[in-house]
Amino acid sequence: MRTKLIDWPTFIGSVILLLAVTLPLIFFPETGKALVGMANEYMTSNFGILYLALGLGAFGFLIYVAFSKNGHIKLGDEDEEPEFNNFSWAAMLFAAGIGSSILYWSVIEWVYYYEGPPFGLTPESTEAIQWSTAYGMFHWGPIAWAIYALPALPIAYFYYVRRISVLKVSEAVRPILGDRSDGPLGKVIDILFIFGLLGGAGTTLALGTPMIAEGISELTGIPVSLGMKAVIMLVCTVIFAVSSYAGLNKGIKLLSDLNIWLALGILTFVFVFGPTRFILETTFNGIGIVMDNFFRMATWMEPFGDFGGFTSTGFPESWTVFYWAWWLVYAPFVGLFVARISRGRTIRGMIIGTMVYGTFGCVLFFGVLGNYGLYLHLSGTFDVISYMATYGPAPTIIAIISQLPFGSAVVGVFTVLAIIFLATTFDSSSYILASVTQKHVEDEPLVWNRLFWAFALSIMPLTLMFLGGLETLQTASIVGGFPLIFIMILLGWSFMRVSSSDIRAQDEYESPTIHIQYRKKKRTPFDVLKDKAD
Ligand code: NM2
Repeated sequence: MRTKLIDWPTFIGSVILLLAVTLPLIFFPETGKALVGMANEYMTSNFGILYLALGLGAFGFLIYVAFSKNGHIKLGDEDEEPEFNNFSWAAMLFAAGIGSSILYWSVIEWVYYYEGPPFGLTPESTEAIQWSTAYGMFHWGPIAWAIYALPALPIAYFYYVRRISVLKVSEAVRPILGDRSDGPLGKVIDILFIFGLLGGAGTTLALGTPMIAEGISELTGIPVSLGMKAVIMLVCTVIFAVSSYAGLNKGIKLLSDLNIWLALGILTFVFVFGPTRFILETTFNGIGIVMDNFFRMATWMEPFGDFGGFTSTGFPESWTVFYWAWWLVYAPFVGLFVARISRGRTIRGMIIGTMVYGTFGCVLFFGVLGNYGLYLHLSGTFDVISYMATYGPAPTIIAIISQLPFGSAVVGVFTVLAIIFLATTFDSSSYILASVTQKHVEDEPLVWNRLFWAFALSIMPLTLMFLGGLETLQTASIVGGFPLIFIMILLGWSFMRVSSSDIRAQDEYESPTIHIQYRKKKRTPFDVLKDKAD
C-alpha cells in the first residue's frame, strides 16, 4: 500500500469531522436534530439571499468568461484533440453531476408546486398548474449548471494549462491564498468540501434508495423493509466501488454511456407511448415561462414577509435556496470531475457544454416524466395527489411509471436506471474524494483510496438510515456547505487572475484558441505580483 502519496491532514481531518458530526447524531439523535434544524433555519432565512446572489452571479460570470478572451484558452496542447468525444463527455458530465434524484424529482416535483405554489398563488389553481410545469426546470436549469461549472475553470486551468498534477480545491485558489493553500486554511477548504459532498451524497442516497426499493417491491411483491433498503444500498455500493476501482476509462465511462442510453430509451418510450402532444406542449410552454420569468425566479425572496397583506410561504427557502445549496455542495466535486475529463477542450467549450448539455438533459427529464404524471392527474386517469397524500412520494413515483403500457417492464428498467444513476454519481465522487486526499495524482488516484471513499460514501448514510439521523446529516451538510459560497468566489477570482495574467504574458497567441505556453521557469506578471505580495 503506497501511503506516501496521501495527504494525511486532509484525509484524517475529513474522517474526524465526519465522525464528530455522525457520532453525536448516533448517540443523541433528538438533540442533534433540534440543533441542526435550528442552524438550518437560521441560515436559510438570514442568508438565503447569498445563495440566490451566488447563483445569479455564477451564471453571469460564466457567460462573461465564455465569450471573453479567457474563454478561448485551450486545456492542453495546441493541436490536442479532446480526450473524450462529445457524447461520452456529456454522458459522463450528466451521469456524474446528476444522480438518481433526477428520477425522483422529475416525476414528482410538480406535485409540490401544484399543492404549494410560488408567489402566493392558490394551490391547485390554473396558475399553480402552469408554474408547476416550469419551476422544476428552473431549479435544474442554467443557474444550477453554472454553479457546477464554475469550480471547473481554475481546476482545469491548473491541471491542463499549468500542468500541476494536483486535483484539489485548495490548489485552485492558490493564486489568491498563496502559500496559505498549503497551510491549515487550505486543508480546511478541502475538508469542508469533502464534508459537504458526503452529506450531499447522503441526501441522494436517502432519496434514491426508497424509490429503488419501491420499484423492486412492485416487481417482486416483497414488501419494502429497512433490511431490503440496506441490501439495495450495499449492492449499489458494490457496483460503484467496482466501477471506481476499474477507473475512468474502463469503469466510469462505460457505466455513464450505459446510463445515458437507458435514460434516453425510457424518455423516448414515455414520450411515444405517453401523451406525446401534451408532453411537447407543456414542456414548450414551461420553457417559455422560465425564460419569461428567469430573473424574477432567480431573485424572489419574499421580502415583505407577513406585512402589508403579504403572506410568506417559505417557498424560496425551502426550494430555491435549498436547491442552490444542494448544487453547491456537489459543485467542487463536479468541477474537479469536469476538469479531469475536459482535456483538449477550450474553457469556453467546457462552460457552454456544461450549461447547455446539463440543462438540456434536465429539461428532457422534467418535460417528459413530470408532464406525464401531470397528464395522468389532470386527465383523471390516475389521481396522483390523493395517492401521494396516502402513500408518500416514493410509492407514487413507481405508481406513475407503472401506468405506462408494459408497466412492469418499464418499472424494471426505471429501477435499474435509478441504480445506475446512483452508481455513476458515486463512482465519480469516490474517484474525486480519493484525488483530493492525495498530495498529487499521477494518472489515477490510488486504488485503495478510491475504495475507501466508495465505502465511506455509503456506510455512513447507511448507519444513519438505521438510526434515523440521515435527515439531520443532510441538513448538517447543507449548513456545513455554507462556506463554499465564499470558496466559489475565490475560485472564480483565482481563475480570472491567473488566466488573465498568463494571457498578458503571452507574446503572441493565435485566435480563435489561445494556447498558453506555460513554462514553470518563465516569470509571468503573476509571479511578480506574488513576490510583491510575499
Ligand atoms: N443535485 C443535482 O442525486 C443527485 O442527483 C445528485 C443533486 C445537486 C440536485 C445531485
